[in-house]
Amino acid sequence: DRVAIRRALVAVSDKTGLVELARALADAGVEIVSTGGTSKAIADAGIPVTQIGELTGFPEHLDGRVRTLHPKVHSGLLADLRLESHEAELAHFGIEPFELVVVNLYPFAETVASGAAPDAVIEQIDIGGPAMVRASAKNHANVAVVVSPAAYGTVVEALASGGTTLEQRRELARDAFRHTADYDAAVAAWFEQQVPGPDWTVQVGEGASSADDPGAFVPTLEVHAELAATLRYGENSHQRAALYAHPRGAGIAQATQHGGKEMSYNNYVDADAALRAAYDHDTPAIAIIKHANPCGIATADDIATAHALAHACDPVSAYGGVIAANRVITKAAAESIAPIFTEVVVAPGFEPEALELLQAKKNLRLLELPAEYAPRVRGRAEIRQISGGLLAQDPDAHFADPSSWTLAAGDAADAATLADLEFAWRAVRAVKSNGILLASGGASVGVGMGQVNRVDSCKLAVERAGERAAGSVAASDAFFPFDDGPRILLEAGVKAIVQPGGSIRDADVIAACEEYGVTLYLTGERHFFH
Ligand code: 93A
Repeated sequence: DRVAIRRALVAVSDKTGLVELARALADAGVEIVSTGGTSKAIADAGIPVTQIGELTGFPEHLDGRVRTLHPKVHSGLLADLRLESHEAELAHFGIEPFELVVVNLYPFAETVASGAAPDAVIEQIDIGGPAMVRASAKNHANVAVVVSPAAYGTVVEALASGGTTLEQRRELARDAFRHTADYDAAVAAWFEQQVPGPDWTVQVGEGASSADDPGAFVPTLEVHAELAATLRYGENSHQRAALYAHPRGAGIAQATQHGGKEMSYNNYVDADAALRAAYDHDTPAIAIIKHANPCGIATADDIATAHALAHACDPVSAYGGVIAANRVITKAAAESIAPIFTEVVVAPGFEPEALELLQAKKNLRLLELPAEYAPRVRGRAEIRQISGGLLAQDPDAHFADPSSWTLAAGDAADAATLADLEFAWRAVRAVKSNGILLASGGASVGVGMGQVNRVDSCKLAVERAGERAAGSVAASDAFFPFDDGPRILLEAGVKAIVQPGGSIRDADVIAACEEYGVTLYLTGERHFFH
């Protein structure tokens, strides 16, 4: 599998070790083809070299932007000589193959670091170099590609031993793709600085359908965050803490504070959870959060009513809660909120009278986050630290539309019940698993959260709902593994249930609903939230 080196393409910005390498190549009888500056350095050392222009029949032009971008170069790099057809085509077009490519790229990062102006930086985005590197790395069956002077020794050894081995060429190809990937990452990072992206830039591979094809999912993680504030302490008073924010992010870290005490670590966590929960609904919505779980979520025609309904879900828990609204806080909403001890209110705005009213409460933190940030509060990705690494995932931002649900038991729901089911299905996403949420009239009436079995979540939801459980609808964030949980809901008098389905005991759950004459919809999609 050795490939003897007869012809080499050399184009390097970093000319370290170049002359020594060229001499070794020339001494071994290798023909060297080279670009402007590189060929000059080689020729100046008295070593024979062919100018790239002689090969392509084209002078380097557009200030050198187009020099090696030519079939005489690229077909010579990409021809797979294991194929007779490729060999024949090269012969037909009068193109000769290369067995060695030595390229290192324009010093982009160094140019940025030097503080050069944008136009000068852009000129240093190498196009021809990466094209050659990638072409020859792809074609490593036939070509060895060297991107670093550190690997010149390998070339010199190969000259002495009759050529490069396949194993060497594969390793070189690996290094080559790493090199161009790093290079493009540097270019992308510079652009991000020049033209900040619209969002927090933790990216988990663009458009990756990870669940369908994990193998095709090649995520990149870039965290652009700047220290925004040191916090008084973390989750507890003996933990140090800080807030980092993306300079052009769109979320709780960018909210403007209009009053109240300094935001704490826990305030940020809860306010973020509240924001996401509120923005999971299109109509005016309020979410009241404590310890990252909802004490109440409600939608209504106006934001004041939404608050009253959300608060009524669990007034005991709402004490000291964090409130998020997806609409401007009106005077009426402020009057509804003011009497209740609340830690934070975050909203897309406050009517002047509402602000005045709430600012009178000295400790109440008032945060404003522009409404146009709404579609982005979930960000592009969620990351979580684990020991020794990070987990990253797409945000859970999709809700199966009722038109896609399957009616599995009982009669099809009437419009009002279906609206409540849809609300419950969206709202249960904000509940830590195992989550059960009972709803009525566009508002939660009982939430069972964070239990390690679904039966206890059902019990909790029913207990919290009290008399309101009867006639409400229920949503479960994941399927019921047995009919025990549903039976608690059915016994309490829920009139309809929505859940993903997919348990091996779905039939038991369906039978239980049929027994009680209760409507059951399956969404086919779950919303775990841990
Ligand atoms: O301007 S380019 O993007 N267009 C090209 O066609 C091209 N060919 C080689 N940059 C190009 N190169 C780069 O020139 C190489 O990647 C290398 O970094 C550099 C070598 O130029 P010189 O030999 O003039 O020093």
